[in-house]
Amino acid sequence: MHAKAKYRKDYKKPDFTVTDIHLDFQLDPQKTVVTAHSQYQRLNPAATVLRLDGHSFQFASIKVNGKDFATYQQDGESLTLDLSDIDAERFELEVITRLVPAKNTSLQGLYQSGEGICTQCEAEGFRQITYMLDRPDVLARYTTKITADKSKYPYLLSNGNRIAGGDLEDGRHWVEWNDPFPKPSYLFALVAGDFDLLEDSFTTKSGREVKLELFVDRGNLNRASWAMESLKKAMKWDEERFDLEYDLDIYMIVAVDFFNMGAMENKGLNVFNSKYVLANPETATDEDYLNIESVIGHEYFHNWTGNRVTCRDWFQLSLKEGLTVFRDQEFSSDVGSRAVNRIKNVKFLRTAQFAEDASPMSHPIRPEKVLEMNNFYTMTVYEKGAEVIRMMHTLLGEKKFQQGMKLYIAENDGKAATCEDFVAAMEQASGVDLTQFRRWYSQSGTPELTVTDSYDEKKRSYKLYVSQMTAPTADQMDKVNLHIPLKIALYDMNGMPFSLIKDDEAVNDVLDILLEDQVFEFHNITSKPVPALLCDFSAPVKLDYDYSTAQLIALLKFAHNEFVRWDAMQMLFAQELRRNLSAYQQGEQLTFSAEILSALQQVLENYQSNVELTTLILTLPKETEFAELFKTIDPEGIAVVCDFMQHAIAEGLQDLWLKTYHQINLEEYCIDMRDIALRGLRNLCLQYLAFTDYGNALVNKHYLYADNMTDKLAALAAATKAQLTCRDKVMKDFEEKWQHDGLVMDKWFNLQATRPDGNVLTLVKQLMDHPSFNFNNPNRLRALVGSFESQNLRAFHAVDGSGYRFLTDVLLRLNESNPQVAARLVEPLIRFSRYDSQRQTLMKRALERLREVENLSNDLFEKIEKALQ
Ligand code: B3K
Ligand code: ZN
Repeated sequence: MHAKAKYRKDYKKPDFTVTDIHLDFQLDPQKTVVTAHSQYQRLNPAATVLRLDGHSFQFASIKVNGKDFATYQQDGESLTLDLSDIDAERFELEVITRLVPAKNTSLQGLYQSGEGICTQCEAEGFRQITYMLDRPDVLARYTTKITADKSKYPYLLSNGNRIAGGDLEDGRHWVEWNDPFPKPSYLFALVAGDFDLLEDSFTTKSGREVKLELFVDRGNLNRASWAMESLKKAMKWDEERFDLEYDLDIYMIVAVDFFNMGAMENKGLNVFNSKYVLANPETATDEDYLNIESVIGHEYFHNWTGNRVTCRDWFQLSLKEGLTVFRDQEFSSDVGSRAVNRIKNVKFLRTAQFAEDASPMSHPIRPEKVLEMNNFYTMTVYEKGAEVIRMMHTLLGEKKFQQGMKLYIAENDGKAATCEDFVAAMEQASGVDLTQFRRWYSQSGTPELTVTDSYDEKKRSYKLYVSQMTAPTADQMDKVNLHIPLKIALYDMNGMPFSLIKDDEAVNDVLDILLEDQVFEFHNITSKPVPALLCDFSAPVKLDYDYSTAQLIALLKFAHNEFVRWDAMQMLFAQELRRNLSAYQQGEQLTFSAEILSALQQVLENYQSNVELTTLILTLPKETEFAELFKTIDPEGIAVVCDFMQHAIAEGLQDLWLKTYHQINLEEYCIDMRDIALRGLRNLCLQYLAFTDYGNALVNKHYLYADNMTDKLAALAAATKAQLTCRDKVMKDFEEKWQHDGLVMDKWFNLQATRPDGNVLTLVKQLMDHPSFNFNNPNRLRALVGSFESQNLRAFHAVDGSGYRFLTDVLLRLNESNPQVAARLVEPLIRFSRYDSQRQTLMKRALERLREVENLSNDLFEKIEKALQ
């Protein structure tokens, strides 16, 4: 039997709440005993039935007000108490449960990670620890006492402040924690283990000193400092930009190896996937460093947007996630490059989120219907959610947006709020009408803006005709018009921008698109302009304007806005790909435009003017990015054309790649923006050069001389993608050096899984038995199986169905061990409607095989049902 879906419209306030809870953990990986004493309060005087959530533990006993209690009913997911005989408004429950953390491979609730023990409670993991009103609008004060073997678990951690501790005679010890801030159960955390500890401190702007503690596996201290620096940067930034200060006296972060997602913002005690903590130049790439900074920031920013103000119910998840992603994006943009961050985020959104919105899982950023909540930690809720916040920021401007934030926090601090509370605060503080804008919260799908134009030379008038349309999605047939901010600029053919003027008055460069069709007129335009549309990706929409190659090249060269220049190149690449794909499908010859090649050449020649942008412009979009251009994806054709384009650009600019490669000289490895940019460009040169005659010698040498992971990995990737002779040698060398380090080996697994070789699937299957692989570790699974299915389009979608069968076999195993990860990895299969009928049949067959499984988890069930409906 599967759980029933819940609907947003059915939200009801709880009849009871918990005000205080005291947890006692007698910790042992094989047998943990949890005693929970909770103070309940009846909120609805008429209520006599108390239904508590709980499953996957052994229930030992329950007492009410200290007395044994027997009038309850128990099923697989709850305990329902009949409280007709309890009249008081307040009463106490004592619940005792027993758990086996070592056997909990789901990595939710209380589980063993390596030699330590930790928790993951969001969304509904607390109910795997004890019976509880496990919903985010029940906020309680927690006290937690942990007792465990002292030599195995010298550190016993929980939320808040350490209030007591001591040693016992039998080699065990105990620590007690108190968190003064009432919080929902999903923010509860406990960690026990033996760690190396990096200590630091931060003085808040009001002068309070906060202790900072970062716990990593023994021996990893030399990889902890960047995370600590990032934390301090984040704390400072939140004070400066958002005027938000940290509230407890201690902030702890623990890095663990077994973790389903990136990290978790538990109050005062963040638990992190070690991937987003550990870094030193030898083990981490520049990209890893930047990701760590952003995830550390993200979890820290949750302390206000998520913890102090939390969500009323899980349908409101974007209230904290969309907003916190927006905040972490702004953080990265303020401490790094704004344009680069914007480009990276948009690349990600256009590929992954647009694909999700076109899939059976399509849902609004505030979903209406949820069966398994873990399935809704999605690109839509997070990334599109952040775009919705960003659009409000665009419409209001920084100052009014910050006034809105202030009001939102003042009104909701310590409470469980809704998305509507946020929008209302923004509206009230700014005076900007957001009535129509609110529809972004309830409408799913990617809107399409179609733009045409006309120019009247005599009147010097230019008109833009804009229409909006959102196609029906799997979850929602009827669509309405949205409020879409469309940021534009107009250039003459020499690259001079026109002032936007109508009737002698300046017009805002952000146009408000509100209707299905709208016309915008601009005066005093002295020649036919080239429009730059959707500058900075001012809204998460698809844009359709019939650009000529010449117009795009003009924007690429002249636009003042870096994003616009990059985006122009994206459109040029897309034109080349489309043209060549249809040539390929008709058996014609493939060609690469000389005009575009020379435009690329010019960009590369001028790299010194903007190194990072040059790299981003010259990077050919990935196959998966190109795939999103099509309703029906031809994985084979896209791979062939991508390969052709890669070669054409490599050979066409061969000498310049080589010259640039040698021109860039970097001294000792250093993590700063300039060096990251130069390394990035140099490695892009290498990647193209790999496809030329210079390839093998150069890549081999690059690998040998690299003193850091960024360069080493760039060489490995180049050797793998171009299938160079040196590949096996360098891959072997890397494997021997790092086989004992799972995190580093993930990079190796990723390269193996994305090899262009015909026999890659055989290799992937063999690697599942590699000593560094561990089926129960989500990072390993994502690196090997995840990379194969999502980045190796050609092999995964092989027409013999071998890729689908392989994935299905993996999912059958994962359904038992870790349903949450299974439901992530099933994604490519449920998107079958994007492929030809032969592949569709095979993919559906794979899903049907899964559907037949007897104990199919809710996680997989929800997605497969939607797909096969
Ligand atoms: N809030 C957590 C995600 C929890 C996912 C639960 N399946 C991390 C984050 O978004 O910051
Ligand atoms: Zn988050």
